[in-house]
Amino acid sequence: MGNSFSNISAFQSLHIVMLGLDSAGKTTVLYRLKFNEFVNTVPTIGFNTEKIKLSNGTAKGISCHFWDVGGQEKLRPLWKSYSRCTDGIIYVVDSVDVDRLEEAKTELHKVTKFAENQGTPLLVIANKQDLPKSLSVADIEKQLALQELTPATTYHIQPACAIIGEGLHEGMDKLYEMIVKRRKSLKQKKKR
Ligand code: G3D
Ligand code: MG
Repeated sequence: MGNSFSNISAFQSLHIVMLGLDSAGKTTVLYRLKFNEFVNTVPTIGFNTEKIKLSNGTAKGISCHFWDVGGQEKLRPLWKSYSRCTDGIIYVVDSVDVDRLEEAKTELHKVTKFAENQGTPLLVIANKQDLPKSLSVADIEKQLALQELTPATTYHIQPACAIIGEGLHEGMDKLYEMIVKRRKSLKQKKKR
């Protein structure tokens, strides 16, 4: 009872939005978390949504309502409304797509600057770490300029391979931890 996560079980389902450039691996992450196995994807036109009860780690048993929004350029204007007032944002990055890291950075910084997203915890998934030419987490953190995000943004960057699911539960635990902390501090602010 005494652990810092105990009172979150009283929370309703967490709302999590998953963003990132097309082909970063968002839908693969979504179905890996849902079915605990690899599901072959097709490019997302619009969005996918799934309610998932997390099955591992400290966030085990927590229900999450995920919104996986298409990452093609023409769909990115949707990101603003899907990310508004969510509990957490997951930003998936293809760790071998060096040519589009600058674009990924621009889009991420845009999302975290929206007024409605101030303070929303951010989990960056450095995906496709199984591929030989994948950049390290430190390189991706630097190239995405995560330390220059708006001061209100707390983030964690997680190396992962969505195909086999490696890193996903660790990442979700970190996101969950950040969400709990934020809720607690918002609650304390209200009391003052
Ligand atoms: P998106 O939803 O972000 O657009 P998808 O991306 O989930 O549709 O994935 C795009 C492609 O990347 C898919 O391959 C998928 O299998 C692959 N992929 C996703 N995660 C990983 C990973 O961790 N490692 C590797 N090697 N590939 C991954 P296809 O061939 O179907 O385009
Ligand atoms: Mg997709």
